[in-house]
Amino acid sequence: SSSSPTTLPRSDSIADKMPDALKQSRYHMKRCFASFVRGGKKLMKRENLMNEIEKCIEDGLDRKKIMEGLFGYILTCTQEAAVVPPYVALAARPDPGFWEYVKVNAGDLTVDEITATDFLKLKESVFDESWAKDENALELDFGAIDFTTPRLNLSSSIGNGADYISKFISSKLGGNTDKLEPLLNYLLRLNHHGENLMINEDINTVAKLQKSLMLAVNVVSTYPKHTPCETFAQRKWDLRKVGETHQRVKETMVMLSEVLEAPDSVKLDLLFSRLPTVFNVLIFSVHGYFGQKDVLGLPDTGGQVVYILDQVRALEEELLIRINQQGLGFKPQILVVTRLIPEARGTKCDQELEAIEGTKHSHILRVPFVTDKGTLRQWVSRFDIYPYLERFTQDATTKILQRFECKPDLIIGNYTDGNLVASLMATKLGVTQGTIAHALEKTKYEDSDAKWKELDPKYHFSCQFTADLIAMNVTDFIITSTYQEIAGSKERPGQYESHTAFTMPGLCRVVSGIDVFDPKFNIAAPGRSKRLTKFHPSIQELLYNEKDNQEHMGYLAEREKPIIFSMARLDTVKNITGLVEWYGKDKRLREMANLVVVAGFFDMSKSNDREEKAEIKKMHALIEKYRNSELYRCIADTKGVFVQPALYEAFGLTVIEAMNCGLPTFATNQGGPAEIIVDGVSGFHIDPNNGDESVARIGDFFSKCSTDGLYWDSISNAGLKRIYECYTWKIYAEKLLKMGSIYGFWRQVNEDQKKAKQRYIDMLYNLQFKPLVNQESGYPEDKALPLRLA
Ligand code: UDP
Ligand code: LCN
Repeated sequence: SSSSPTTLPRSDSIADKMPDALKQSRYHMKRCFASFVRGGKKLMKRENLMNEIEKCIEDGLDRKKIMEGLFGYILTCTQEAAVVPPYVALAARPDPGFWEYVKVNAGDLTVDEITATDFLKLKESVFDESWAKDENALELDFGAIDFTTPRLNLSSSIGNGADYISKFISSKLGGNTDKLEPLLNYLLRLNHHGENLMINEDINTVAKLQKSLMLAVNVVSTYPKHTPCETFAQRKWDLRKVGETHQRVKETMVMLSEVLEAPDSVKLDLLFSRLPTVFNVLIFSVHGYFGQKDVLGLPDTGGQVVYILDQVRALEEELLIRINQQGLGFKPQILVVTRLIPEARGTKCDQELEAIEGTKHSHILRVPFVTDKGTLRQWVSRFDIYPYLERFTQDATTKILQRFECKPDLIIGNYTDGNLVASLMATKLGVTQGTIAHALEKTKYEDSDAKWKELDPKYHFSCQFTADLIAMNVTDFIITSTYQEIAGSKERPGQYESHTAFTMPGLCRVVSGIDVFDPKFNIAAPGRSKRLTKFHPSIQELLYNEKDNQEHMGYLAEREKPIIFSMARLDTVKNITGLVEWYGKDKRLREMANLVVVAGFFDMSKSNDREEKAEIKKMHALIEKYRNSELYRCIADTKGVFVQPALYEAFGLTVIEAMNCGLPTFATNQGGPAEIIVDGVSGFHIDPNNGDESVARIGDFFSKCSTDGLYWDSISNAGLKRIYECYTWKIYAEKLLKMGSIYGFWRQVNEDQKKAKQRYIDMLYNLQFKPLVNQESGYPEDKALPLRLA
């Protein structure tokens, strides 16, 4: 709330502040806590607490007394409260990533600071008393086995892991020559198809390396700078050339010499941006449909596919530039590995290999799901996919090794299933790994952890959250699109942060699942797509044709009105129906603007008519080929807006797409869009849970546009500026490659710690994850088990 005194000094813990809070407003606190415990055991969220406070105020308590003192501060930090009369246990979050737990006795107002474990136990007793009391209940504590990994301290450093790691490494390397040995070993191991890339085995001491570098720099300096450096290897020197020209070779050698002399993170970063570390990349995106045509809008197929295809293009481009500068002439190979779906519904998802458009060497490789009964022919939901993943990993490994004829240099997972497969394979092959969540389902559904039993038949969250934990802890680095994805905002915990301490009563109590201060977290936002077009007539037809058909329902009678546009898969959290309702109910908005909604696609399987099918396909092609940009532009031509009303959005590519076409955008304040848009400057935030307020904001915008002829353009331009400055794939690719090499080195430096943790994780995989997956009861026969087998 705006009245919260956020400037209070934070030196004391919440528990320390309590006595002063009591001095300030004992009577008020007593009444509030009494009302919290009324009605018995329950879990209260911040909204519930606030509602209760409002009631107390109606009953005569003074708002100022409650909200403006220390008590008010504590309340505004509180994320949830487990009420187990006479106790109220508060989980307070004074800053992103910082949690404190206190237990208040509502009767006498005594306060105790408690641990996360104790808080979780109290929370559990709301859901499952006997589990909460079980002294031997399984606790997962990844923190306890992480004894050497350095940790960040400041909320503001979260998400800059790679920078921190290079600082940490350089301080570890400094001091004396012995400490440089890990770097020497790393350089010795750099190879491609078994051929050493940097130095030969004969250079087995740092002193020898330093000496060779000195001699070589002297020789290279005698050649003209810009001439190609070809003769280097043939001199039978122990140093390999890394650089296309003499100049480049010399620079790299000087960089290396300087790092050896006195390592610092700036020099180390520069050096690592030159080292030949990454040529073959594997990207896992397991669940289908993954393709380049006719797939968007199919169930579970949304932004992830768009993201990966753009990512591959950017990554290949960057790899080509680097390999060229390194003078190595290798072909980079990027493989996106997904499942092959025999019943492909007119898509190419039944083809094993498909070249990726806009790249020279990159492909999609599809590997089928196989069980004892044969090949799984049909699509399965991402929620039902777990039983197939282990076998898939094995089959994919064989195929990939055949294709690459060597190990990949980097493995990147996408979404829970891809991240798990990536973790299994990277561990097996000893390869550097990165993961990308796209969306962690845990934060999308309220109390999905505490209520896992109820939700498991439909969602299998027991498997999903276990798989997520495994992948987060195995992976060398984690790529996120925004800060909020990791550590949220002042008000709301991040998606990863919600995995710090949580509980699934009856299964396990996670007392330390992931640490958002772990330097493995990195923010690298996706960029905007390069898209172009000439499709006006079809879009005009789509918007203004009076006849309903498979493509559209309704038409826009009043063409002069601006359009409010929205587009998303028909997923409950996307809240498209909410938007339609807001619009339907609001007369002012209906008078001011038209509404156009593209909500997923029409189910092709429902249409048996060949012509209809062709129409649907045409529509798919139209929207996909041009990735909707022309549609966004047509809306912009009407001086319209884009609205993204999701109840929760992990990142939100449609927001980027709309802004990139100059459409003023109103997007949910729950999740990524809140960070993409600077509210009131480059667009607007709306509260999906407050339709009236959201509709009023949109309405006010149109009003202002009608009186101020420049307003629409000012927001449009600021949106474009924001996208150009912050969302480019070039920056993304550079960051990704930096992570690939620096964490590759770090995993060697940190090898012992990594091994110890891996043992713990192996146990979790075998003793927890696999039995969960094998419980057939959890997988309703009509859903996950193969219906028709080949
Ligand atoms: N999309 C589409 N047709 C639809 C719905 C979505 O082409 O009916 C595209 C949209 O343009 C965007 C992506 O799918 O590129 C959706 O990504 P976003 O990050 O917004 O959401 P997700 O579906 O991944 O949750
Ligand atoms: C999945 C989502 O739900 C979206 O919020 C993201 O934009 C998309 O993946 C790409 O990362």
